[in-house]
Parts: sequence; structure tokens; C-alpha cells
Amino acid sequence: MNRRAFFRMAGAAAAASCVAQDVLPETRAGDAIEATLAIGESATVATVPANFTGLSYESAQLANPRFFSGANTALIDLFRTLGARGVLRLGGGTSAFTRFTTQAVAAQPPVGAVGPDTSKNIKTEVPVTRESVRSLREFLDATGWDCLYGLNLERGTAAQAAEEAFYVQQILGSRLIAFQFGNEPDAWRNRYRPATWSYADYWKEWSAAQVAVLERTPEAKFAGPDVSNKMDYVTGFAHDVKGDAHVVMLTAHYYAMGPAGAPGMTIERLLAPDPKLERELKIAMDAARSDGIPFRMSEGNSCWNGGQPGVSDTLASALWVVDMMLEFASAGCAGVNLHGGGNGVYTPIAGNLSEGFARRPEYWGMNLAANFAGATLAKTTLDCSDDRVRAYAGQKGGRLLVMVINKTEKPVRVRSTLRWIDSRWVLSGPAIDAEQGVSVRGFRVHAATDGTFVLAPHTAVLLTRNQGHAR
Ligand code: BDP
Repeated sequence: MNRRAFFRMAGAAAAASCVAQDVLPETRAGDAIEATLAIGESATVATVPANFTGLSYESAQLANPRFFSGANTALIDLFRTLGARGVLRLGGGTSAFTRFTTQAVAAQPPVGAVGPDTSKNIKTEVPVTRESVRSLREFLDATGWDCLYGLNLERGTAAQAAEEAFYVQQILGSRLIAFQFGNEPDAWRNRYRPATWSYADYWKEWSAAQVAVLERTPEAKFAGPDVSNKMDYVTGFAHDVKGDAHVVMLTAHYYAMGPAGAPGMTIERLLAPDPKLERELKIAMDAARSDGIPFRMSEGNSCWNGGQPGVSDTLASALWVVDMMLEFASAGCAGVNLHGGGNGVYTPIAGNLSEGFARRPEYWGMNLAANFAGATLAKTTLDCSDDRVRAYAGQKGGRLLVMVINKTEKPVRVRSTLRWIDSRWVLSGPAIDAEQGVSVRGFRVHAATDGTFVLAPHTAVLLTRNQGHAR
């Protein structure tokens, strides 16, 4: 990617300007946390796919063919600013309530804004038509993004899934990565299935549905199991689909905390390391490697049950998402899909067709982390007493990218071997719980350094260096 494209993507609405005093701020703060950063520039830990960045929306959003359409230029621009490539996943709780029909639907139900909460209130089925899928294709072509498409297996039959898959495959064509059967099958028990429902039952149903789809659509590809949190489903599924060339991806969800509304769903908790993440990521990546297929975090966000107000919609969520995305990338994960839609508390993009769309703080975090899409990640070691200070580095298009995230309330002084810097991008906001005023500002720098730089409290900083500059 050339330099201009890089700035456009990373800076988004922010203006790139030369601000000399912001190059590498002086260390004034006596109480700074000390950190030492070592980048093993030639030690590759993972390659980040170009379509690493993703968003996840509720399937019921398809009931409105004007939402994901070539005419929704405001939303198309917001997707494109996150990346020239990416993945739109359709699923979520409402995938149990969609019904595909080849009939014309006289009046569309009022489904302008469909968010993470919709599945909790939805009572009736919503129609998905060929027109919706055609519009979706236009939207995907306009954004350059690909699609993971959820079929209703919770309340729908294998035959209905096969019918829908037939048309979706024809219409989405090369934009379709794979179909998924249902959302979070590990949570169907006592809801869509009896209390005794187990992985073995799921696998039986899944295989029958796959046979039905392949009968009509032999070229169909599949991903799964798209579970909520039961990682034994991932391991079991990986084992059962091993060698099946139609299964191209393993998937599972990740919510850092939840349910929203319960005690303890705080900014402090979101900014602290999540003890279960490393464990679950390892299970998923081991399963993916044993099958030789990628693993993608197909749906997730900061706090399930719709998001915690004052946490999931603040600067804290933006800092969280930068770290989360790069942690998944470092583990070798193929991508992440941040769930949202409507005016959901944790949605990265809020709004609807009639009121327009707006970027939430989390969007800016995604925007900053998305610079690593297509990068080769280098082994990075950060020696720091506080585990809320995080660092990642990578090479991309002839430049070195270094991300340091300060999730603490203190300044952090980082010592590194970076001897030259060409640009500096800062994610910040007025306060850690700020819902407004969060953004990424970009500065072209071109400066030699002694390798020391200071991060203000609650900021993430991306430094870049063109290849060829002195190390
Ligand atoms: C997940 C569902 C999604 C919900 C989310 C939530 O797949 O549709 O929006 O929970 O509770 O389990 O926020």
C-alpha cells in the first residue's frame, strides 16, 4: 500500500498534520510507568489476513433490503474506512427468526434499526427475500467485503436452509465465504432444543443440514460451530469435519464480560486482562491447526446482553478493542467480527437509514487496529510492571508498525530501539468514560529519536517507520 492510502485508512476523518511538539513528548511526569519494548523485527509470529477486520450484524437486518444495499453510501463509507477488505457476518440471536421466501413480500415490517437486543424482543419471523440478498451483494461489492452468512437452523428446517442457501450462493457468489447453521448452538438447550441436547445431537443435525444444502448447491462452503462459549464444541466440530473440503473455517464468539446489567461490568474489568481469553484462544487455534483451516472470532464485543452503558460505548471500549484485535491476530486468528447494529450500546456504528450513521468510540479502536490487516506480526516483548500496558509490532508494505496501548490512568514511558519515526497516530478521548470526542489523530513526523516516548494515560499510539531508515 502506498503512503497516501495508508494515511487515508488510518487517519480516517482525522487530518494528518505536522505538529512538532507532539512528535515525542518530553517525559515530564515523574510518576510514569516504565516500560521497555523489544521488537524482533525478523521473528514472525503471525500473518494477519487482509480481511481480518470484521463486523457482525443480526440476520433480521436483512428484512429491510435498503439497509445493506448499494445505495446506503453512508454505511458503505464507514465500512470502507475500516478496510478495503473485511468480513460482514450475518447471524446473532435473530437468525432463529428469519424465514427466506422467494415470494414478493408486500409490506416490509418496520425493521430500520436491528441491534443486539432485537433477538430478546422479537416475537415473529421476519422475511428475507431475494431482493434483500441482491442488495446485500451490491453492498459487499461496494465495500469490498466478504460475507459469512447464517442460516436459520434453530427454528428452521434443513430443507428451508437448503432453499435459502441455493439462492444466496447464486447471488453472493465469490463474496460468500461460507454458510453457518444457526447461532450459538451451545445455547439452544432449553430454548430451541430439549434439556438433554448435546454436541452429539448438534453434530447429527449439522451433518443432515449440510447434506441437504450440498444436494442443491454442491459448491457450498461452511463454517462453524459459531458457539457462544463452550469450547468443547469447537474441538468436537474440528474433529468431526476434519478432511471435509467443504468446511473452510472454524468459528466461535468472544464477549469479554457479561451479562450487561450484572454487578461488576465495569471499565476497570474491561481494561484488565481477561483470564479466559488466552485459554480459549489456544483451544480454538489448536483445533484450527489440527484441521489446517483458519479460525475466526465470528461474533463478539465487550459485554453481552446488549452492552454495558457507560462502559461499552466509551473510550474504554476503544482501547479494549485495539488490544483484543491484536491479541487475536497475534495468536494466528484469521479475523474478528465486532457485533452490533442499530443503536446497540456496544455497536461500533450506530444509527439507521432515517437518522443516519455515526461512529462510536469502538469504531475508532477498530480503525486504529485495522492498520495491521495484511501485516506480518513480529515478536514483541514489553517489559512492564503493569499488564494493562500492551504492545504489538508488525511489518506491512515496507513499513514497520508499532502499537502501544496504555490502558492505565498513568503516563507510560517506553524505551525502545526505534531510532526513526515517520508517523504517529493517537487514539484518545476527553476521559476514559467519554462517549463523545473519541478519535484517532494522525501526525506525520519524520524524526530521529532516542527511542524513548511517552504515552498519555488511556491512549493507544501507533508509530510507523519506513523501511530504509536507520534502525
Ligand atoms: C449473543 C447473540 C447476539 C446478542 C448478544 C448479546 O448472538 O445476537 O446480541 O448475545 O447478548 O449471544 O449482546
